[in-house]
Amino acid sequence: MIKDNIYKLLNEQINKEMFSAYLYLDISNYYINNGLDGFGNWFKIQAKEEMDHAMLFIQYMQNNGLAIKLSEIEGPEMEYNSYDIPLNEALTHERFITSSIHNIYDFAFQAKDYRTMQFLDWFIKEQGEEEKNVEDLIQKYKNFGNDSKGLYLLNQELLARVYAPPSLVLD
Ligand code: OFO
Repeated sequence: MIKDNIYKLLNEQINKEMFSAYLYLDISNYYINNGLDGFGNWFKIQAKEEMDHAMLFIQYMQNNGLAIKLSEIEGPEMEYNSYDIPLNEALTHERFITSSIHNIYDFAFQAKDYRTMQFLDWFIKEQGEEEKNVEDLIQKYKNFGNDSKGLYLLNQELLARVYAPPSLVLD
């Protein structure tokens, strides 16, 4: 039996993952509007992954007999005045999501809710990878993004990213 406080946090996490998808779609649109289709592609795939995460939380809750309560998804209201701003915003956001997942884990640990802890293990690893991916992208932008040829090549590299479904599958 999953405790009420954990139920509430799991349900809220669905909204946070969907907001992540919105944020990354917003960033994707910004880059596409500015002719950087590779950056746009990278963030569009990121948005798809976030929707996958939301679906995993939904599936986990349903598998445990918990009713889902969907709430309104906020619209991202960011102003992007330079190409590096969305990258830094993405890193700040990923760190926020990591702390949110860790918080659920803390409560699951206190409640000896081993099932939820095991479910969250995948997300803890995933967040580590996502933070690293954005950090690497920021570093690449710092190294190459300020020169037009470097920016072109980096954009081409990001255009090659392809979507892959999550490695976590819930029956
Ligand atoms: Fe859902 O992993 Fe990023 O936020």
